Amino acid sequence: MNHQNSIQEFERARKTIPGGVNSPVRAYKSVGIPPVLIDHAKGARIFDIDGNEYIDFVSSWGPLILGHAREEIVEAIKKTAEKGTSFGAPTVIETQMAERIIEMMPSVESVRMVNSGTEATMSALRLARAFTGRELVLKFVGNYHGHADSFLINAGSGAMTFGVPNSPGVTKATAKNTLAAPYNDLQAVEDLFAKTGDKIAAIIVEPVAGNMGLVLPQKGFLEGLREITRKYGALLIFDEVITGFRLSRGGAQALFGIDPDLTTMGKIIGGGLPVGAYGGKREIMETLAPDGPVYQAGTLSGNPLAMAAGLTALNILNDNPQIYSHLEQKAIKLADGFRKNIADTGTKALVNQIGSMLTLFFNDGQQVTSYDEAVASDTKKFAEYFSLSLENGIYLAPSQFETGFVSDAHTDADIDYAIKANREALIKMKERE
Ligand code: KE4
Repeated sequence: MNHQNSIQEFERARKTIPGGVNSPVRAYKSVGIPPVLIDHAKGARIFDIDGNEYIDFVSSWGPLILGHAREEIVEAIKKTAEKGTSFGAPTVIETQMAERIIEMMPSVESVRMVNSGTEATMSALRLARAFTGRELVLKFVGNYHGHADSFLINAGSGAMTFGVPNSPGVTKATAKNTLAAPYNDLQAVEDLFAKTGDKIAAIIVEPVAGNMGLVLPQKGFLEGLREITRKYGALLIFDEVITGFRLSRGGAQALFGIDPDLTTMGKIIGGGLPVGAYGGKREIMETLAPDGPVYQAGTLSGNPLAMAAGLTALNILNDNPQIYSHLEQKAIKLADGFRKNIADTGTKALVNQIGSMLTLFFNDGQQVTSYDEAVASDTKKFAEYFSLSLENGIYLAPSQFETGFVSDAHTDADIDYAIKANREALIKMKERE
């Protein structure tokens, strides 16, 4: 494939945009080749500025569960834009959006719209601290909740596992209020709460982890978090920015039957436009300004254009629940096809899959159920696989530690082609060994 225009345009971008990108992962640093710049996309297809065509398994990192440029969503955006895009005033469509989210997301009784997942999680944390009067928050190593300071924290050393900043600019003062525990390690959570449970405002967790590659909650893990938080009077925050409306019409909480106190949302609820949201039990949400004292605000929060796109997407998902079983069938077929190729080629790799989410780990372990197991994967091998896939017309997330997505627009033929391309890549990699 020719990537001349992408190479030139990326060099040009680097002159005026930090790293040439508006979000770091897009720079392809961990796969060691220049990124392709995208011209347009439709359905499951994405096209770069050199005219190369790919089957897209990134879906803009999750929002495009219905595929790119879905007619109903484009139509809704066009019609809304003609009436004005933002007023900074209440509109009926915001109420319709809140009612739709509440109807689909079991634990949510009241919801506030914001403009990104980061805004949703940082606001939910402030709300949890205000509601409980406590300062500490417990997150899990390998979970990503956006780039607010309180979440850019790695597990510290030492018994208390106090956080340490994982980015310059995050202060020690902030980090000391964030505890970090290994994902799927309920005993570690129990131990932390036994020591300091009366100071912990909340646990925030990705109910299915999508940011260390796909890692599933082990049996009893989520239930255990719910029990521990109830026992110590802390709130349970489900970060469903990825899983919300993806794993089922009620997200992971409906799939696993857990009742969190707060839920953060994003991606799919924007229909491809910038939207985030946080919601939960009414008595907690009512402490938010203007009725309550907890301040949070946003110029473009709930703007009609983004609401029109997001509400159209949610309405399609709500009215066609069979989409979820179709998504899962396609993802299972893809995962099983990869597993057969891995076995046939003797490749040290394994696949985690749930619903329409999957990750192929270049990992010689029996399983990847934790951050430590995930980071033991061979990122060089992944980078080689990524490049071979790209040249074969398969557009993957440019990192071993991300999740792939199947959309409603992927056909069986797309899945068959992706399995074939996977096999060719693994064979080529074997030949090079
Ligand atoms: P945004 O601020 O990027 O809208 O959402 C932050 C966020 C919060 N919670 C979870 C579970 C998330 O996965 C994210 C963002 N996801 C990443 C990719 N896994 C976005 C891609 C990027 O950073 O460019």
